Amino acid sequence: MVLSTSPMVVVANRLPFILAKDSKGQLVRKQCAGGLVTAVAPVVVETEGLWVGWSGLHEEDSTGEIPEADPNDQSPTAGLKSKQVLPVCLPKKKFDDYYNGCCNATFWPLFHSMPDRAVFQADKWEAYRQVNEEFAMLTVEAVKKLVNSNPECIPLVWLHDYHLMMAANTIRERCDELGLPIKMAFFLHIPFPSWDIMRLFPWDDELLQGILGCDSVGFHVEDYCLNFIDCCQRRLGCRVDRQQMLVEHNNRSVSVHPLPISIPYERFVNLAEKAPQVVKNHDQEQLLLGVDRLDYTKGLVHRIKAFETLLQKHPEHIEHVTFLQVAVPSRTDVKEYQELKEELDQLIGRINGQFSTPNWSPIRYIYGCVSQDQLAAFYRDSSVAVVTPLRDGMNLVAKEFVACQTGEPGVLILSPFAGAGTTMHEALLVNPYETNEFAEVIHRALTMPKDERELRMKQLRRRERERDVNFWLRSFLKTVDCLSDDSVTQGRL
Ligand code: ADQ
Repeated sequence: MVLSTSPMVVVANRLPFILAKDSKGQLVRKQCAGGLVTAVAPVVVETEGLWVGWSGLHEEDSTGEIPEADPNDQSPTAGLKSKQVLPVCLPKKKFDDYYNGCCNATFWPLFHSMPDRAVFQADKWEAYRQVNEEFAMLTVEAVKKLVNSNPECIPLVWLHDYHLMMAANTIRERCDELGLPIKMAFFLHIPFPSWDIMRLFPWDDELLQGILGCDSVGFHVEDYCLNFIDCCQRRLGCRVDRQQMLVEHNNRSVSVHPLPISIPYERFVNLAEKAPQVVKNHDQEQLLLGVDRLDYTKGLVHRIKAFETLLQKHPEHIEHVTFLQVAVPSRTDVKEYQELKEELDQLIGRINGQFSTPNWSPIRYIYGCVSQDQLAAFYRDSSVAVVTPLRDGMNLVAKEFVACQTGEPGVLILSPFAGAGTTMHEALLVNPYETNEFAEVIHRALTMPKDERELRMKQLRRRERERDVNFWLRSFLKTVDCLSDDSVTQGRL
């Protein structure tokens, strides 16, 4: 089924696969199995669109060559021909200044409302603007290619995330000069902060104008939309309509949309149905599960301290409950992330030292990636998932857990500070900063009667099944008027 009426140009920090050398020194594609790639890559393939992004190689190591997919490749990007991929190649220093120096050191903490961790440096901001310019110029090339091969088409340029907030105006200006028609949208995967936080960024006006270069702007939830609209009004003096979610800027009207992202639900159900059993100490053992990138926004330390409090206040759980925390290494070259890892190692060591018995340790800790099968097994066989970030744009782990709950129903504990907390109403919500209350909520989840668990999980699963990642994609295409008639009749919109 063709979803989009326009050829799509996805512009993201990363390509949908990374490039690496195999054992024979040949350049090959390595897959990244995220939900975004699974949903969006097929649309790029079917509309004969293009993907602009960084390949994982720096200019010093790259020839700009993109290998074709392996003939056995079954991934969603297998149909993406090398000519549909435009890699951004940057010198290592420039990339570092843009990616580590600005995206991760400034925007990541600031947009997660943790301004004390944010660093504001003019040279890093300059690198960010320059790199956005490079992405923009390559995007114009992509548009040119598409319009040259089909002069009737209006390409849909879709910019993703906080790495690319300054690309839109350059794309628009160049396309106008060249007489190239486009539609342009932006989607932010992390929260958009309130005006009080945003105004701390010394170049906030430029940033807001950068985003307003698009025709349509999407965020996960309504609160982020309203924060953005508020910033445009207060900082730039734009006329806004909060009811219709419109911002007027430079005689153009920009529409703002809540578009809660989701997961390929059926894929996770299938994985869970086939995944091997998780090995437990004994049949009655209950598993508490945490799955996160190791990041200070995810609230891992708060969560483990709450588990320690649970063991102190409810010793009946000793030897009966095990906390399984899976943490994916992330940004390992950054000092703050190394310190967080150290802190966690010590905390877990101390708690295990204090509470372990000859046959049981309270915390099983995996620092590394696990396969999708293994992940699905953990989700399916856990009694409780603890998804308690201090701040999170959406959080897909909460949704993956629910999709994989194909057996005995478990309980989802969720932070209200994740986007998912605003829609997954049947979860138990807890403020991760309130350690005692947090411990009590874990106790409640572990002892919840089966009929209540069943009822909550059934509702959670129904909503996620209906509003999966394809629903998100169709909702997006509808906001930019690119949803094909085919898809309206066959889909649920
Ligand atoms: P992330 O901050 O990366 O995404 P999240 O939404 O939780 O956070 O997605 C993490 C993904 O990594 C999940 O798909 C999960 O399965 C996978 N994962 C986690 N641990 C793993 C492990 N050990 N092994 C293998 N896979 C693992 C950003 C925003 C989020 C937003 C998403 C999508 O920060 O708020 O939900 O983008 O928009």
